[in-house]
Order: sequence, then C-alpha cells, then structure tokens
Amino acid sequence: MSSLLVSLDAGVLSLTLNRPDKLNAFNPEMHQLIKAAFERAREDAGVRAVLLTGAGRAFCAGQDLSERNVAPGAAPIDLAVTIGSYYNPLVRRMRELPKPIVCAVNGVAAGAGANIALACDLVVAARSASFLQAFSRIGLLPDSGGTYFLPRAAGTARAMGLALLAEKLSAEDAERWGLIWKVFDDGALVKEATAIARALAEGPTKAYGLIKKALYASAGNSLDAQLDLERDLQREAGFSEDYREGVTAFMQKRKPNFKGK
Ligand code: T3D
Repeated sequence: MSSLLVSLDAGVLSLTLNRPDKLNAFNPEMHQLIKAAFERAREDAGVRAVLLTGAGRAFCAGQDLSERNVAPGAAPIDLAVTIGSYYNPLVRRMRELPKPIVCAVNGVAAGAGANIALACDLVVAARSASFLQAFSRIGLLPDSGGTYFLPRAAGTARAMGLALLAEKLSAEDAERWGLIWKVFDDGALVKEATAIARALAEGPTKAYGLIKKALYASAGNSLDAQLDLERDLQREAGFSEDYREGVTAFMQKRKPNFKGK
C-alpha cells in the first residue's frame, strides 16, 4: 500500500498520509511521493486546490524515529541532510504553490507533522485532534518552519511554551490562539474540509495565488513595501479572466463562473 494516497476530484487534489501504524510518520518514500504530488499540483491546471489529511487516528507524527535509532558508538546521523533535502523543500513548495492548500488535521500532529500542518494555507481540525511540538522530548528544536510560524501566529511567549514544554495543544486551543482556522466535530471534519476545498477549487485560482503571495510576504515587509506589493499584485489580478467574470457576474446579479484563469 502506498504511503501517500492521491486522488483528483472536482479540482481538488486529495493527499492522504498513509502509514497509520506509524501514525503517518515520514519516511523517504513518503517524502518522494509528497514531493511529486505537490509538483503535480503546481503543473496540472486541473488542480485548483489541495486537501491534505492523514489516514487512521493521527495526522502525522513527524520523522519516522525508527530510522534514527543508531547503535551505541555508531556515528550520529546528520539531520541537516534530511531537513535540507526533504522537509525544507516541502514547506517551501507548499508556501510557493499558487493554489490554496487545505489541511484537515484528523488526529495528533506531532513534530514535523505539526509544522507541516501549520504550513498549509487553511487548517481545520477535528475537535479531538492535537498539536505537539514533540522535538524537545527527544533533544531537538522545532523544524519544518515551526520557529517561524509559531511566534508569528501565537506570539513568542506561547511559541516558547510549546517548544520548551512539548505539551499537547488541543485543537480548540490552537483555534483560540489563532494557529488554525476552525475546529469541527470529529464526524464532520471530512465533509467540512472537503466542502471548503471544493469551494476553493471553484474560485478565482489566480487571485488565491496572489493572496498567498501578499499575506506571506507581509511578515517581512514594511507598510510601504506591502502597499507597493498590493498594487503590483492587484495589477496582475486585474488582468485575469476571473476578475472580468467576477465583475460581469456581479453586475448581472448571478454567481460567477470562475475558470482559474
Ligand atoms: O530526523 C530528521 O530527519 C530531522 C527531522 C525531524 C523532524 C521531526 O519530526 S522530529 C520529531 C519526531 N516525532 C516525534 O518525536 C513524535 C513521536 N511520537 C509521539 O510522541 C507519540 O507517538 C504521539 C504523541 C504522536 C502519539 O502518542 P500515542 O500514545 O497516541 O501513540 P504511540 O503509542 O506513541 O504510537 C503509536 C505507534 O506509532 C507506536 O508503534 P507501536 O508501538 O504500536 O508499534 C509508535 O512507536 C509509532 N510511532 C509514533 N510516532 C512515531 C512512531 N514510529 C516512528 N516514528 C514516529 N515519529
């Protein structure tokens, strides 16, 4: 059975991390498959939104630690290699994808699994799900963007507490702290997340890509620079077919039929 399930339906590319016995921990095969899936998401015009979730009771437990269990006296593994070749490129690929990524956190999201969830554009979670910066429990620091996303979304005090104490954060607290968009009852998560992804897949894809660009640039920009960026990106949006359709539909008092162009 593949460690990543991939399917395309109604413009939504669904990606399901699929190593449930290991709580969907990352191994090299899963990294290769998710890389290929996000490359497809970028290249395939038929993909207008991505939905990422996990199989079984967990979303993802981060790195597969059975691959890190070195024998006493053996040389340590250089973690910069996997971070540089897998985790960092994945987070960059997700943030740079000019299409929206919805993450449905169906259970515990730990280690890199938590931060890959937070790297998605719109994160929803089951009420029973949780987020765990598990790293310090094994002598590491948060990676996969954790030290970037957490202080910006939750503030340094909360980011520090999560990273140092490595306590589980409930989905409801993650929502309250502004780390994620919404919590749904467990039984409703799949339906709600799919509905969100489908709605996005029917939307003005180009504008969504530009929204990602603008919002993700904001943290590093002055107001002046951000105003200039908004002007430049709005120019691009204004040249899109979907903008023309959006205004025409508004004037004709009908629902717009966006094509993602
Ligand atoms: O190494 C590099 O390349 C650098 C990059 C690092 C990125 C990272 O992600 S480092 C952090 C790695 N992840 C963790 O430290 C989390 C480890 N897992 C846990 O802390 C717990 O499993 C959870 C809190 C996520 C869930 O706890 P619980 O009690 O619900 O489940 P469990 O019993 O611990 O796990 C169930 C099974 O999944 C169990 O296997 P078994 O005993 O039934 O055969 C467990 O060993 C396995 N499992 C869970 N997480 C991992 C894992 N197996 C391998 N790797 C895992 N990360």
